[in-house]
Amino acid sequence: MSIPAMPVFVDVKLREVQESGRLEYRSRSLPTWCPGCGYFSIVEGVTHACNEMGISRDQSVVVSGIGCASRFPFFVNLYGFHTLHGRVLPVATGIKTANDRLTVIGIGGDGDGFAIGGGHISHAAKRNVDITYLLFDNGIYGLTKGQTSPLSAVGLRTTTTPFENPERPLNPLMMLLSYGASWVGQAYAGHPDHLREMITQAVAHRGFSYLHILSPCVTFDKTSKTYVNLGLQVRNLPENHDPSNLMAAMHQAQDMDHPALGLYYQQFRPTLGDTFEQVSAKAGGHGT
Ligand SMILES: Cc1ncc(C[n+]2csc(CCOP(=O)(O)OP(=O)(O)O)c2C)c(N)n1
Ligand code: SF4
Repeated sequence: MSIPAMPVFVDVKLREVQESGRLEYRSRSLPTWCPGCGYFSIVEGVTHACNEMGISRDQSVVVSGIGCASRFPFFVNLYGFHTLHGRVLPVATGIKTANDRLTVIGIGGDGDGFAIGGGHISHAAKRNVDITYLLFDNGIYGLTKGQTSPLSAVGLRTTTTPFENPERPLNPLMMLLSYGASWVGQAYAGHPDHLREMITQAVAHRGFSYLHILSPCVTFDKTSKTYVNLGLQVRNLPENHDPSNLMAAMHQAQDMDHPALGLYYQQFRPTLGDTFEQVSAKAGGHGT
């Protein structure tokens, strides 16, 4: 039996990826997500960022919680830690504390981050631990077959809210800005070029960077955070937005009906690793 020739467009795409060097960061396991899931763009974004920045595979770790989003470490060729539900940030903080030279990327869904893991975000942000946290927001629990999450829209019908979700969603960008995250941005899986750029910037930032990624769950949400709806709702931050202005960032974050994409806020201040160095200098009698 002859094997049918690979369609030309697949061949061209594969060659493009191989030539770019990005294949080095892709694992041999193909993602097991549903066709059309927004998460595919995020794998592309992370491999692109690693390639752009020349990140060394043996000096980087991806830490994830539990959920569809959290399968991520299997699909990239970096060290990975698929940890407990909601425990991405404590584990990522521990890894970075043990070896400050590593590039550490935390990954998780909106349920993982803002339900069971919600208590950890504020501490990682205030400590300014030098890691990147990529939050995949599909507004639902995908892995467990479609329950409401703390970021589900009002009125969403799910298995846990068959008579419509009565609760308002949390505002994650406002939370991160007030917690003291030193880099806060938003991207959309349906705009993959912009997404790649934002992931690269987030990883490059020295300090706690939080990238909120809007990403449709094509299987369990047919009415709310869909490609059609998000495509109509998202906008860019105003051209004159000043990322050093916290109040301006909060003002933009308040508009959840028209989520703005881009870098909301960036601040440069000592990281947790810097603080440890100061403490050890003081303990050794060298500091003031
Ligand atoms: C301690 C604990 N509680 C509950 C669960 C069940 N559980 C697995 S994934 C998940 C939610 C996943 O939703 P989200 O983080 O939004 O990720 P998605 O699947 O949408 O990517 C839950 C509640 C679990 N695995 N462990
Ligand atoms: S269930 Fe939803 S989030 Fe999970 S892989 Fe499928 S489309 Fe993606």
